[in-house]
Amino acid sequence: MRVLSKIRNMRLFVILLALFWGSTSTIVSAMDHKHHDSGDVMVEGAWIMAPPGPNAAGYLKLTNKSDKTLKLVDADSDVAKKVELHTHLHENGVMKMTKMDHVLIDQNQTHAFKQGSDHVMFMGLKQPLKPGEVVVVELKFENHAPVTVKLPVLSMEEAAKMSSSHSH
Ligand SMILES: [Cu+2]
Repeated sequence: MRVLSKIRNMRLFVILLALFWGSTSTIVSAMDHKHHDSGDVMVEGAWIMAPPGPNAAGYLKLTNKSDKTLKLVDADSDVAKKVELHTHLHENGVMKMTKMDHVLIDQNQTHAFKQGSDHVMFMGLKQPLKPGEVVVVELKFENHAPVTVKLPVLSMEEAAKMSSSHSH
């Protein structure tokens, strides 16, 4: 009987330990989340062009105000079947789009997704984007809470103006 009660105590101990671990990890993640509250990733100049086809490219500037190098790894949006981080590469004189695995943004640095360079690619739009609408995209980081960005949809004319005013 003594042995049995010992085993019971052990079980109770293990259960308590599990509960304790469970609660501390919850507290840690809640604190972690609070610490990284939205404010440390700044978003500027976000827009997307209403495309003639089923794919669209989104542009924005991300500034890392956090205390570490941020690793952007993915993006997601309800408006398209697939969203990818893309860049342009020059290969044998040909401009080619390729998927980026991730984007590193150093502390206090700004990463620009801009025309002819890195962009957020929306592939397989579920319905045509109309100027005046807003596309919501969630940027996912390996080491930061997701950041939600709103991209106003610009007409092709408006987009042309954006690129000329940014190319100097
Ligand atoms: Cu692309």
